[in-house]
Amino acid sequence: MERTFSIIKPDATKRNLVDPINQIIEKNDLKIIASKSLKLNKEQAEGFYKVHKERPFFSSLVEFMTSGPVQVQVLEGDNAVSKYREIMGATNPKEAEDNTIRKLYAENIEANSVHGSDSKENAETEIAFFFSVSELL
Ligand code: FUP
Repeated sequence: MERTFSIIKPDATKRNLVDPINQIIEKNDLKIIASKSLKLNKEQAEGFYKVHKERPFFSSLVEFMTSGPVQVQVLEGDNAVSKYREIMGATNPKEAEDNTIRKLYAENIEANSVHGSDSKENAETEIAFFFSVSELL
């Protein structure tokens, strides 16, 4: 069993896509073991995406991620990290495979509906960033 971290981003919460996205997650045998809605502040969004801070899209990305509520979730299952990356599809929805979340729902490369951790190590860091131990029993 493995855990990964997911964010359903503001473009998706705005269009009431939390339930349809979670149906795709669960259909693929990932269990949602923790879930909460929150609005990121600038510091949280900047901290979360700090690896991209020198990239030209950084300030726009931070503005987008703070533009509305997000649903942060912990997903558990066999190979959860790589499985969720597959279900999400490519960062750019134009390059995403059919039936992936981003192909189905993303508006563009920035407003791309979901985040999923890209490694087990990052999953642990990201889960700890948003959830306390008692929320993950
Ligand atoms: P991913 O792991 O698929 O979320 O992709 P990255 O870590 O490369 O990018 C993180 C986020 O930065 C993306 F989800 C959206 C944003 N981004 C842009 O806005 N423009 C780009 O050209 C690349 C990424």
